[in-house]
This record gives sequence, structure tokens and C-alpha cells, in this order.
Amino acid sequence: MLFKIMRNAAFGAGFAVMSAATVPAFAVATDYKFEVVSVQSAGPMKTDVTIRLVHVPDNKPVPNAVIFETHADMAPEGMPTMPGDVTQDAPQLGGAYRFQVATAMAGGWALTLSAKVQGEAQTVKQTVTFKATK
Ligand SMILES: [Cu+2]
Repeated sequence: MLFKIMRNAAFGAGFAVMSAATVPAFAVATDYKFEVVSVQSAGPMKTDVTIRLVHVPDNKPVPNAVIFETHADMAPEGMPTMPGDVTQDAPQLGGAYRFQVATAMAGGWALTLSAKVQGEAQTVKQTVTFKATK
């Protein structure tokens, strides 16, 4: 809570020239968190990653977000320029989102997701990490 107040104060100071209308006070992108639910090999050099988007203040899953941008790379292994194609599956029940990542190497991968949440002005953009086993 203290963090939130301090952050809002800093935000207000830094962007004082912006009009109040452009800065919705009711919600910020950091109220949301992507969590890895499961990681499963889908065959050679393919990994299924299931993610949940959670509204942090009440810890509730967000089922109707539109994830419009995805990116995967091996930054956790010091290979940020090694990408992996990401394919998004149909939305899952219960606020889960499943992706298949072309994981050319076993090891740590970073998956960055950009999402629009209904009723929120800001884009939620976060990176989660997972381990590919093959
Ligand atoms: Cu690599």
C-alpha cells in the first residue's frame, strides 16, 4: 500500500503537465500480473506455456483480456537475441491463456506479453520466465 502511494506521488510529480483526463486514477497496469500456471514439452523444440492474468488487488483471474503482442527469447540464458516464435491457442476456461513457443534450445526462456484488459486504459506488458526441457 505504501509502495502504491509513493508510486502515485512520483507519477504525479513527473507528469504534472499532463491533464487529469489522460491519467485515469482508478487503475494502473501494475494492478495486473501474469503468472505461469504450467510448462509442458509439446515435442522436440516446442513448449506449451499456460499463463494466468491476475488482478492483484483481489487476486482474481482476468478471463477476457486480449493479448495482442507476444515475444519470446533466451534472455535468461544470456541470449536475448535468440527468439522463439509464439503461437497463441484459443482462450482457456478460468482466465488462462496458452501459448506454444518454438524453443530451439533447452534452458531458460523469457515470454513477454502485452494485453488489453476490458475497462483499463493502460496496456499490461510483462515478462515471465520458464524452462524449456527440450
Ligand atoms: Cu539459446
